[in-house]
Amino acid sequence: MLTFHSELTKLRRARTELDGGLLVTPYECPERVELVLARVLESGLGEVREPAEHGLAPVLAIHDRDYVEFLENCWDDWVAAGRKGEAIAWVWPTRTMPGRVIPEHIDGRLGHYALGADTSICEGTFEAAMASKDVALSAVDHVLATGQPAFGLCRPPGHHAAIDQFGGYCFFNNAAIAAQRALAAGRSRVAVLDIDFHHGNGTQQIFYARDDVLFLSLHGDPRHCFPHFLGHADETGEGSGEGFTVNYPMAPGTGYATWVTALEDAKTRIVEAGCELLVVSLGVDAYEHDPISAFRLASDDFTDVGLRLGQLGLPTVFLLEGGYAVEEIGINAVKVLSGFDGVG
Ligand code: OKS
Ligand code: ZN
Repeated sequence: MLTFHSELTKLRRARTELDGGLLVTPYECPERVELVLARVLESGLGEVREPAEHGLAPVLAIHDRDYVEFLENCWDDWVAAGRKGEAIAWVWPTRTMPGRVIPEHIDGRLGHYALGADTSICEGTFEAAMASKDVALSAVDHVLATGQPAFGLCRPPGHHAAIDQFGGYCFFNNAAIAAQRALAAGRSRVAVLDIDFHHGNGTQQIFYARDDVLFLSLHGDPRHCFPHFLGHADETGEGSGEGFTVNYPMAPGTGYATWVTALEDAKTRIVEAGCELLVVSLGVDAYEHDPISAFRLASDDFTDVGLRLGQLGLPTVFLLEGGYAVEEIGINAVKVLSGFDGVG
C-alpha cells in the first residue's frame, strides 16, 4: 500500500516532557518517523509519496478557530513573555474553579487549551502539526479516489486532540480530520477504529453527539491509564450519537487473546453500522515492550491485527498515533499494514 510522509513533520523537536516529576526528553520524537519510514522502505510495502498542502479549512471543520490561533501563536507569545524553557501548562480551570473567561496571559491560555502538562509546545510545533494533518488528508484522499488502502505516517499524533484542546502529544486530530474529509466527499458513515493503547478521548469528544462517525476504541482502562478521565465502557454517545461511541477499556497486562476478542466485536459493529470507510488510529503502543504502555501484544500479533482488519473489505486509511522509542515501532506498524495487504 502507499505511504504518505513529510519531512516537515520533524519540525517539532521538543526538549522537555513532564514525566514522573522529571523533565525528560520526549518519547514522541522525530526519530519515530525515521524508524517507521526506514521499515516501510526496507519491507517493500509500497511507494512513499509527499502529501499535498491542504491549508486550514479541513482543520477548521473539526477544531475551533480560537484554538488553532492559539497553537499558531503560542510559541511566540511564550517567548515574548520572556520565558526560558518550553511552553508547559501548569494552571487549569478545575471542578471547583471552572473557567468562564478565556484568559489573556499565556499561562492562563495554556491551561485553557491543554488537557495535561505532559506536552510542551516548542518552535515548529504548529508547522509539524500542519504537516501531520496534510499527511492524513492526502492518505484519505488517495483512499477516496482509488478505494485502495493508504498509510499516513502522521506525527505528531492526533487522537487526544479535542475540538479545542491539545495534550498527550497531540495537537490536530488527524483521524477526525480525515473522517470528516470522507464525509465531505460523500460517504454517509465512517468508522474510526482506535487501536492505540491510550483512549482516543479527542476523537470521542469530537463525534460524541453524531451518528455519521462510529468511534470505537480499544485501550487501557482509564482507572489506571492515561488520559484517566474518559474512555469508560458506559460512554456510548449522546443524542443522535447514542450507540456510535464504543469503548473497550481493558486492564493493564491484557494480552492478545482478550484484546482480539474486543477487536472482533468492534469489527461486527462496524459492519452492522454500514460504515463505508475505515480510519484506523494506528498506535502500536499496545506492544509488550512499549516504554509507556501496559498491554502485552507480541510483535507477530500485529500481523494478525492487519489480517483481521483486511477481512472487513472496506476502503481503509491507517494513520500513525503512538508507539515509542524502540525499533519495533517501525516493525510493528509495518506488520499491521503488510498483514492487511495479505502479505504478512
Ligand atoms: C506523561 C505521559 C503521558 C502519556 C501520553 C500518552 C501518549 C500516547 N509523561 N497516546 O496515544 O501514546
Ligand atoms: Zn498511545
